[in-house]
This record gives sequence, structure tokens and C-alpha cells, in this order.
Amino acid sequence: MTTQALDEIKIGGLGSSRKRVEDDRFIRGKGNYTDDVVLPGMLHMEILRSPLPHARIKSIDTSKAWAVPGVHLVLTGEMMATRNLAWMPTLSYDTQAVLATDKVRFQGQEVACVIADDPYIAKDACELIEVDYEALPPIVNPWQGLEPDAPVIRDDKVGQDGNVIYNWEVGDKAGTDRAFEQADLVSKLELHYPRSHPSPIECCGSVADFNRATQKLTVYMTTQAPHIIRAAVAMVAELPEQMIRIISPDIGGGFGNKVPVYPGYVCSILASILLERPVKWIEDKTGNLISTGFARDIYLKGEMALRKDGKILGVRMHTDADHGAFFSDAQPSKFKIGLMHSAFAAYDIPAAHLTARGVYTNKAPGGVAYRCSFRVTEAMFFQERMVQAAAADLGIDQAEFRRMNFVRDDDFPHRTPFGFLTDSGQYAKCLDVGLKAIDYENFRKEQAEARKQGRLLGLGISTMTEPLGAGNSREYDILGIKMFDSAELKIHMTGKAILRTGAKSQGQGHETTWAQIVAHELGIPADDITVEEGDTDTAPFGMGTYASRSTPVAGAAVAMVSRKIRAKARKLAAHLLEVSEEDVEWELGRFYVRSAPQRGVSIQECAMAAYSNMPDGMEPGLENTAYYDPPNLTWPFAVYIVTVEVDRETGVWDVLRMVAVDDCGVRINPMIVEGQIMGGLTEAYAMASMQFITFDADGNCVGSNYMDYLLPSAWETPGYELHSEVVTPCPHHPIGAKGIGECAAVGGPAAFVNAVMDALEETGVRNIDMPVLPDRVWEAITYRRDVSGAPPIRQD
Ligand code: MCN
Ligand code: CUN
Repeated sequence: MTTQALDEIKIGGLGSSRKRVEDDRFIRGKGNYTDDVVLPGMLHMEILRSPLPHARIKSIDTSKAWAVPGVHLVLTGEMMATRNLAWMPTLSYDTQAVLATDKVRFQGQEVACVIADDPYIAKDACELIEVDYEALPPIVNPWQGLEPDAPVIRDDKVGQDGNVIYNWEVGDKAGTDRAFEQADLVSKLELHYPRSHPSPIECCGSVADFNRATQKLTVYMTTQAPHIIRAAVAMVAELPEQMIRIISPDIGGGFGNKVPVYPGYVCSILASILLERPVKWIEDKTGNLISTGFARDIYLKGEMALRKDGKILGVRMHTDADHGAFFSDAQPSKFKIGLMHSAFAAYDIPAAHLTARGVYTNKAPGGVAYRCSFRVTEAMFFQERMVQAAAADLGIDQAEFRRMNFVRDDDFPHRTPFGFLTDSGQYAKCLDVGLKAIDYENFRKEQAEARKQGRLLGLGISTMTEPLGAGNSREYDILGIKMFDSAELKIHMTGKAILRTGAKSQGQGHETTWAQIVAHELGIPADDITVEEGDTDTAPFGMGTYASRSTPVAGAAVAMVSRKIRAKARKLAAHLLEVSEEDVEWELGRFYVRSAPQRGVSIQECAMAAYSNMPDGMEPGLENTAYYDPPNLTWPFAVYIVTVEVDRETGVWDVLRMVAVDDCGVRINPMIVEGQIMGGLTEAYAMASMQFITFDADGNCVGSNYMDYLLPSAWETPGYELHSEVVTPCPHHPIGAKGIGECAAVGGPAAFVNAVMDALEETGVRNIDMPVLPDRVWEAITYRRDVSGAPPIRQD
């Protein structure tokens, strides 16, 4: 036998930019999304939403809706209550109304559902439901909610006498106070990160199918975490868990929007149980934008204690978070403000203290981590805006100030000011690569020249390090369920394989990259491996895909299960080669005899032997499962640099160049990684330049359609120059990979805003809140004042 080691790139292993296998069906229109699921006898559900942001429900009359031909069921909160389903628990230990009973608490809240032969009948019937509301004064920002005579939004909660949800703090208060006493200079900053929405192309939806004969409930739904949903349905609806099957088919983008549990899911499930027929609910765009998991909506202020030579001595941060009517943030349940305390992790700062206050308002609940590991986006935005402000106050160059305060390469493992442990990175090197690429010195000269001619050029730097891969089960759980993930690998006798994980791709390309990890570990060509996710009847238990945890956790499980398979294959190889196991060596795809390297067997031959020629006493077959509980988070790092030109007459700003240097450790598929970075940068650009969901003083949501909530098209989107030369492998991940899915969306926004602020330096303006719209820039230039801290209330 003379099999040879394989060329890893040729078999689609680690580092291969193999094309995404899932795209074959996507670009042919052959994807299978929730709305593509059509079952015999299926009915359709539509939701009646509240037109008012805050009102007492005096009565609901559904008789006219019931009378419409083709209507099968009209659900109200009162009916849900008979099943104990009018309210449901949230992931952050609060409760959320499924269908309103006592009051409506935000515009767009679910009030009733109609189930009919088709969606049009259901929608028409919804309009015939008569709800008698008694309007109450709405609260549209935290400050209104904190006023002493403010109406209590959550009067359903025993003991809730105001609108404060929590006060939370973390860090070293005394140490931080001391740092401020020693400071030569204190720099301050206050800003608002506006409410935005992940806005995936596909809205949320479900097809619930309860079969009375088998007692089995099957739900096809748009969820990023099918196993958690199964557990939640089992507990909330009190159904036996083995009788519940959650299937996430193809997902048309998630970006965090598809982590929470929504009333529509719950109502379609109850309707199917009551009617014993499949019930489909597909949300429309306005329903998606107005009622499902928004992101951000946070006020941040803080100060930095500085020594005059540029050393950062300490940081204080405070945040007021507007959570809407229910505290339903999708995050590890014990962290009230997510992982906001990852702020300043890349800087060597002796002391920091963060206080956070959450407030109920009459807005949609959510607080999902839109493309970020639980509020890291807000943390990094504040961090990089604060760093820029501090450098300006000190009169030190932006880049230099960052470099002198970075955690150095030989400082790892490093305890961050809020207590995380970072383990690897080359921060200064990433910065150098970025500065060189943008030609920093030259740009500064050009900028000075341009200023003489009255033109406003600016350069913005942003860095980010993100805690990805929640998480180790010691510290991370969702409602008590510990966070870890899984992979199951079955090698067929011909050496082909099927791999399943507890994660769930929504466009990230898991079907492509997981096969690459197996190819790397076992030498089985990636094309010979099918990857399946999202069906709780077949996939091993996992916590799902969000917070870029898939590669750090499920991806690690894929490597570990492959290694278990390799260990068994080694025994089979020893048997086939008639030597002892200790004499067998491994190279990609092949075992060989140490003393006679030309004698070897391929992994495929071992697979066949597992079914046809195993040694005495060995259990047949070649399959295994691995559960992986990561020892730590992974800490990717990035530097983003943007140059802009601002038109002083109009406030319009154009991106001249954008350079991105991302270090996510070992890249499994460089092309997919670049796609993730470009997508994230585009979302960052959108947040910085055009997106926000506002509310008028009456609590009406402005931003519930794509005329008001803007998505950048190819026309607006800047070009990106990506750099991949800095690679710091993660020391504890089996293949050295760190997460990447969200980095650019996390770190990007501050680079754009910092660039505009740099262009406006001569005006003395310190802050313009996102979105940095031309009229805000114009206002800043014309009146030489900050455009910030402004509650997003439109009076027009
Ligand atoms: N990857 C790689 N090498 C690395 C790291 C990652 O090749 N060192 C690959 C992975 O194998 C995977 C992709 O890059 O195919 C993203 O991996 P990872 O960083 O582990 O992130 P997740 O798979 O957990 O994806 C979640 C992340 C999140 S939380 C949001 S939000 C987001 C994002 O991914 N939503 C997306 N990217 C998205 N991309 C698309 N197309 N659609 C979404 O909804
Ligand atoms: Cu952070 S939004 Mo993604 O976690 O699904």
C-alpha cells in the first residue's frame, strides 16, 4: 500500500478559499426557507398590532372577525391566558406579553391573531377586530421614564413601582476614584448609540404542525438557536421534550434578530395545537422592523483619567439603556448589560468602573446584540470615541496615543480593567499595518494642504477586540442552561461523511467551513462531507449561532470529534498494517508504519475496515460526538482606518478609503472571512451614516419601513482594502481560530465617526451622534456645536 500524504489546500482543508457549497442552491433560487415550507391542510396566521404605544385595553370584540368566511380561529390574550400563555419568560429573567391582556405597551405590540385559509383573509379579518383603548401618556426615552410622576409601564409586575429595571455595576470603584485623583487631565465624552435594527432580508416566521395522532409537534422556524427553543417550548407549553422537533431550515440572514422568542412563534404553535392543522406565520417587513428585536438605544457617558505623558490611568463609564417595554435582551442571562464590560480590553488601563441602568419605555422590546457579542458594539464605539477625544485633549497624535496604551504582545495573558482574561494578540503590529496601508504620514500632509484651501479631510482610526465564543460554562449560561456546543461526525464505509453541529448557519457558510475542519483533521476531502444543522431531532444539543460563537465553540467541537475518530482509525490502521498502535504515525489522510513509511493505509481504508475488518473486540462503525466547553473566550483584534472628505456647504461626507486589518487567528476559509468583514463594514457604515429608528413625542415609531430606515445599496457602499497579514492563533482553540462574524460591525462605526470628527477638528466640535447625517454635520460646522446626547425625538 503506497498512499501519500495529501495537499491540504487541494482537499479543501484549512486555509482553502473553497467556494461556499450552500450558494449552489441559494443562487439558483433553490434554498428552502421557512416560507417555502408548505404542508397539507396548512392555515395562515396574521397578527393584529396595537396602533398606540401605551393604552389600557378596555375591551376586545372579535365577533366580526370570527364571522369572516375562511376564518378558523381568533386568538386573544384572554384565550392565551386560559393556557397560561398570555405571558412568557424572556432570556433576561423578565416577562413579555404574548398577546396583550391588560395594556398595550408599545406601538406594534401583538394584540390578537387570526388564523384563516389564506393570509389575505386573515389580514382582512384582523382589521375587523374592535379594540377599545384608553390612551395613556407614552414614555419615549429613559429620562421621561425616570421622572417621579412618570406612569409605571410595567404595572403588571408586583413590586415594580417605577420604570427602572436594574442598576448594575462592575469594576473597581475605589481604584478608579484613586486614578482620577492622580490624573493630570480628565477627558469627558457623552454620546447616544441610536436604536437600530438587524433587518435581515428574510423576516421572522414559523410553521407549526401539531399531529394529534402522534402527539408530535414539529415547528419550522427562523431561529438561530433551535435547541434552546425546544427547551423553552417544553417548559413553557409543558409538552414532553421528545415530542417537540424544531427545524431551522435555510435562514435568510439573522444578525441577532432571530435569537429571541417572539409572540408569533408561540401563537402559531398554540393555534396548531388547537386546530390540529399546520399554521404558518410569516411576518411582514413593518412587523419585523416595528416589533422584533431592535439593537442598541443606549446613552453612554464617561471620563478618562490621563497623565500628561499620555498614559491612561483609569476610566469611568455610565450607561442608560432604553430597553423598551419588556427586558428581553438575548444575552447570557446574568449579565444585565451584556458584555459591555469588555470595553478597553485592548488597552493597558489599571482601573475602570462601569455603572449601568436599564429603563422601561413604550417601545418595542429587544436589545438584541445586532452583529455583536452582547453590547460589545456599544462598548467598542464608546472606547474608540473616548480614546480619540482623550488624544485630542492631550494634543497627542491619535495613532501614537493608541500605541502607547495598547496591551503589549508579551503582556499576555492580560487581565482587562473589568476582569476578563485576554490571551493573545499583536495590537501594535495591526496598527502599523493599517497606518502603512493608508499612508498615514502622507495623508496628514495632504490634509494640512487641503485645509489651506478650505477643504475638510479627516482620518479616523478604530480598534476593537471582541470576546467571542460564549462561553465557558463556568461563567456563561442562558436561563441556567450552561453554554457549550457540540458536533457529531459519522464516517460512512466508503470514507464519505456527515457532520452535524448544535450551531445554525444563517448565511455564514458553516456547510463549507465545518467540512474544511474535518478535512484538516482527517484528510477526507471537504467535498466528501455533508454538513447539516438546525434539526433538533438529528443534530446534537447546542446553544446555537450568535455572538460569533460557532467557530470558537462548535468549530472546536468539530475538530475534537474528528480527533476522536482519528484515534479509533489509528487502531484500525494498526490492525490493517499488522503493527502495534505505537508504531503508527499520522500524516494528512494517512497512517503509516514509522519504521517503513512507504507502508500505509488511507483514512478511507480505515473507514471501510470499521465496517468490514475490525480487530477482535472492537465496536464496529466509525462515528462519534464531542461536546466542547471552551476554557476561555477567543479575542480577535482589528484596526479599521477611514479617510473622508466633508463638504462644508452641505455637510455631506464621502469615504475616500477604508483599510481593515483583522486578526482572527487561523482563518479556516479566507474568502468567507473576507466576506464576513465586508458585510460587517457595510453594516457599520450604515449605522454610522444613515440608520436609526426614532419615535415622535407621541410614541409613534419612525423607521418601520425602508423609506425611513435606510439600507446602503452597492452605490453608497465604500470600497474596502482588507489586510490579513497579522495572524495570532488562539492559544486554547484546537485549530487556533478566533471568531470573526461580527468584528467589522463592532469596530467599524467609530472609524467612520472619528474620521468625520477629525475633519471637523478646526471647529472645536467634539461629538456628532450617529447617524452622522449631513444636516447634523452642517449644524456642527455652522454653529460650532456638538450634536449629541439629543434624545431621538422628532417633533415634526
Ligand atoms: N471563519 C473562518 N475562520 C475563522 C473564523 C471564522 O473561516 N478564524 C468562518 C466560519 O467558519 C464561518 C464564518 O467565518 O463560516 C463566521 O464564523 P464565526 O465568526 O464563528 O461566526 P458564526 O458562524 O457564529 O456567525 C455568527 C455571526 C453573527 S453573531 C452575526 S450577528 C452575523 C455574522 O455571523 N450574522 C450573519 N455574519 C453573518 N453573515 C451572514 N451572511 N448572515 C448573517 O445573518
Ligand atoms: Cu450578536 S447578533 Mo449575532 O449574535 O446573531
